Amino acid sequence: MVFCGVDPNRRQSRELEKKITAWMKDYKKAIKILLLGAGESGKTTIIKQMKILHISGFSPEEKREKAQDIRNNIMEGITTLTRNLDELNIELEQEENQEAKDYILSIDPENFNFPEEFYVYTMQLWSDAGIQEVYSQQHRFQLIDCAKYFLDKVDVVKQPDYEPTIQDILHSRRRTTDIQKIEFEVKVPKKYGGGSLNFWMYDVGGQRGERKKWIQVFDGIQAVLFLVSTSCFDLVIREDEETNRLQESINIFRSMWNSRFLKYSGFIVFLNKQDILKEKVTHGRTRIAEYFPEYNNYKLLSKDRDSQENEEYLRARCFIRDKFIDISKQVVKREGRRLAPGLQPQDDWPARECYCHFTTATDTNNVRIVFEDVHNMIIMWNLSEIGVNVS
Ligand SMILES: Nc1nc2c(ncn2[C@@H]2O[C@H](COP(=O)(O)OP(=O)(O)O)[C@@H](O)[C@H]2O)c(=O)[nH]1
Ligand SMILES: [Mg+2]
Repeated sequence: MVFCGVDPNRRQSRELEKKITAWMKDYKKAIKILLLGAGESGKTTIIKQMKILHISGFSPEEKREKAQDIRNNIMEGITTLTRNLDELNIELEQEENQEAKDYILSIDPENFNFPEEFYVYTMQLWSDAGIQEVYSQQHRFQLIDCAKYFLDKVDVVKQPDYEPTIQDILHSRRRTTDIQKIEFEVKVPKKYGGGSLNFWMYDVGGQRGERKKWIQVFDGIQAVLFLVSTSCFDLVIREDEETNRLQESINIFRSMWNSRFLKYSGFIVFLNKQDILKEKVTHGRTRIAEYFPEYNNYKLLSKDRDSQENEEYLRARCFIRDKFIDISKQVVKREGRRLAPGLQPQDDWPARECYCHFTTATDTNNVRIVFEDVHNMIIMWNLSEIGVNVS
């Protein structure tokens, strides 16, 4: 460990070591991390990754549950696409697929037991050029992100003994309604003192109706991981079918960053779904500037350039990142205490920096690398609290 600005005197460094040991003991209690963000931004996927990376993965019971989620995802995907044939005035390419269309539109999702013909009709429709055309216009309606992933593997999922792979589990989607907590242990690198730390990570529902529950878990949170679905710049939220999803995410971030209940929490923004963003920016039908006209004037700085990457994608991801950084730098007038005339108000808001990472939450390797950074940063924050600067 390198201590900056500390007298190299032996006695002093022993004292420092003692301090660190005491702090470590204290934090055997647990470091609390809260995942926040709009619906479908990737919070629960991060929880799944923590289970893969730090706990023993998924039990047979959990795998069975996920297999059912996946069947539901296929049903939701194909019914949404089929319904939108008429909405978008698109014809089926193969007339004989009309029977499949009628079947899918007559499904009652409450009492459905996934008979063999459901899968046959689904595969038939998914390979129809009309449905593919609907799919390519998905920004015009609400489609789950994993629709294509699972519709491409219906022949595997339909098997009675189907067991989801880790990738399948990471792509599956179920709406979170309660606050959930997972606990795990992380090894502390030797340069920060070694040993291990306990982390508690909280997952919450992201949709509007769920957000009033968030405050229940604000107490004692050391770090907020704020998830942003960067690829949703051309979508509207499910809750009102009107508000732009990226704008909603920016608004939520502003209110969380400025929340007095979180003023002592560190903030790390995960600019998530980079894989989808890249695909959309390089091959998609929509452009960011249609939704955020200021994008036209956005210039990529040389520090953000990367010769290995598509320039338009780099510009898009940095434009979105800067929307969040800008909020973190804005000085907001916060309600201060009333003071006697002549007294200067004390700003009791600690100076904070907002850290950003570009992530693809479904990619375990990407999450592993990003979290090494996150864990180290949290450890450093704690060490600086007790007056130790580590470099
Ligand atoms: N392709 C891709 N899909 C993602 C990514 N992050 C999350 N998803 C998918 O997006 C959907 C919503 O994610 P989820 O974690 O449930 O979002 P939450 O509502 O914030 O908990 C799921 O189907 C995930 O598999 C990502 O980075 N890339
Ligand atoms: Mg969730």
